[in-house]
Amino acid sequence: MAKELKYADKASQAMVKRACDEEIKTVWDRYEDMQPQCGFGTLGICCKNCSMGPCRIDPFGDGPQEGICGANADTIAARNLVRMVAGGAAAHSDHGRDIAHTLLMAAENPESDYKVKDADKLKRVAAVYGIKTDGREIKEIAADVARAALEEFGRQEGEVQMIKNAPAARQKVWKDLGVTPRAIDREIVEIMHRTHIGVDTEYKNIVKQGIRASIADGWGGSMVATELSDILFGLPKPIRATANLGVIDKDYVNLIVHGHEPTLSDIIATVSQKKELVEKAKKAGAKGINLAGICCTANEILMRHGIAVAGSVMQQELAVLTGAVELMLVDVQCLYPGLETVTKCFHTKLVTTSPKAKMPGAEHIEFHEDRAVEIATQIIEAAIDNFKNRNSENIHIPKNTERLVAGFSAESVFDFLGGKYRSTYRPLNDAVIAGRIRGAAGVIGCSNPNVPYEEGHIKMVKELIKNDVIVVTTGCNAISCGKHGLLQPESAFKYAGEGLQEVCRAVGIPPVLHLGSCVDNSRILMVLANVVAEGGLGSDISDLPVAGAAPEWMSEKAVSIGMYFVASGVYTMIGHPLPVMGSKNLYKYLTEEMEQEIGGKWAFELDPIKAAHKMIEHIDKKRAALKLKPLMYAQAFEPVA
Ligand code: SF4
Ligand code: MSK
Repeated sequence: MAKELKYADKASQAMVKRACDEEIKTVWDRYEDMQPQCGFGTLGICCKNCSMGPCRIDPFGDGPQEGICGANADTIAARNLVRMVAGGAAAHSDHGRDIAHTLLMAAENPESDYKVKDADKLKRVAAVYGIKTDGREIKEIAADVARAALEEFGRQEGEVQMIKNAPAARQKVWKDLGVTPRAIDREIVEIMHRTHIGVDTEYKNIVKQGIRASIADGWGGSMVATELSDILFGLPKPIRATANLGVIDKDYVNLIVHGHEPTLSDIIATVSQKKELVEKAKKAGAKGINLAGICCTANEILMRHGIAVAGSVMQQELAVLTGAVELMLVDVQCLYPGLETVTKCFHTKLVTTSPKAKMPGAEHIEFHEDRAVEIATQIIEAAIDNFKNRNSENIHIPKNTERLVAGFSAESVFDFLGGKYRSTYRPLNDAVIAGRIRGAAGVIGCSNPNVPYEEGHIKMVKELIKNDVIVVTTGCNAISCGKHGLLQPESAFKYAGEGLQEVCRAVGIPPVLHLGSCVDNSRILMVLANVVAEGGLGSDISDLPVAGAAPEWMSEKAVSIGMYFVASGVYTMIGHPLPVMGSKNLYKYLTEEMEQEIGGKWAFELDPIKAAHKMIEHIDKKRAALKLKPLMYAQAFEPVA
């Protein structure tokens, strides 16, 4: 059974111990059972793209160096890599498409349970699409914006329009390289075409299409998801909340939402407070209804409603292990099929809601946006009904919770750093120019049982802020940072360097800013574009003293995110290497040569401190190129040998 988790939060440690004691398998056990994992897969040099195969390249050079069709290691590894990008870009973008459909429904149907919550944001997005707003009704503008967003997916001529949010210099780099995305679906389809047997075999050309699809994700599908969610559900504002498994309350009906799309969870957040449902829960013997989230759905309702976060991706099974969860509601992405086995050990009802994501053994209550409140009510009632089936002897909820502040956005960072009366990025740029802040890092992404849970996230983030690098975070890294106290303003005084402390004290922000869910990495792109637009730090994102990282990555979405950050000109560090190490040429291209072409590149480093130092070295290199002032306070940084 799973070993003790040395670096994880205490609640996870307690629940993993419970799982071991009761011989309930979780993700850590299944990982151990899977050892040794396939070396060919790890190196990216197995192929099953046609039925002459499967084929595999001998990494030691003694066996076959070509597949049956003649594809070599470079071709096979590049094809596998860009298929991961296609998977990630498809997941984010399909999420964006669903939000666009919901906005269209809200605009066209006066009876809809959804309304435009942020008219200002609607008008800003309308401006990107060149949609007139003067003298028009909100619902007309919303319908036009939704239709324009939907066109991004299947346009047959022209380009993705959202990319106009990128700096002009960046758009030119893409145009010159021929990687400007034309339409979101088209770029994903073209990856599948090019990687079919006997199409594209030149590895750099294959990666080029991966780059184009990733830009269609970050500056397209993900950005559509974020921007239209803000219009529908409201622009997040800094908000206080709590995180970790201790938010599950034994006296309440506990309903956990897990997955990614806010369409259902946002409605659940509102409906669960309805008096009649709370009364019903009380009649069932509970004190009320307690809603909490896992993964990015957690981030969505955390930043807009201050709903507590139960945990990150690797805590989904641990939440059930408390024995106090009446119902776990899942939509799409990052749902472990193993959940079904764990829920069977308890009274917990597992409910799937998306026609795209059913699970054997789970109850399926299909969600339809046009009956949102009705279905949300049905699900909450199912949770209440299940309260009576609890075994109160079998409840073990760890006490651990941590306070946090979440809900920053490209707009609210603006307000905070600019002060109340002057909305501008000037103070942020000036703090970097003056050497008070060294630079910025986006640290994001999943957790993975192939590394000690949370060691990568927490050690890296602490090392960065200690060296005056302000951190923005999303996804499961954001949840880990929250559980470890890094999202509190006070954490600046405990962990940050003196310069960053001064900035945090002056504006009252934490040194690590929670910017939302996985699709909200597009907010980080917007922040970078705004910093460039403010001036004084170069003309392109690739000029900025910034870096990105996903120390414990695991999903295809993380590969697409990494690729679009690289494509945006960002040095991007991940823990475990991409599965490309079986191709020396592809490895060299991704980690060295790409930088000449596109301004960003990949880096792989498992040790989170060394990884942070490499990011800081990169930030310092960019500071030197911009001829910025020396750092105000930071000790001379000791580079890694
Ligand atoms: Fe083998 Fe080529 Fe078919 Fe891949 S595409 S399975 S390398 S024959
Ligand atoms: S949920 S993609 S495990 S960050 Fe967005 Fe977390 Fe990674 Fe899923």
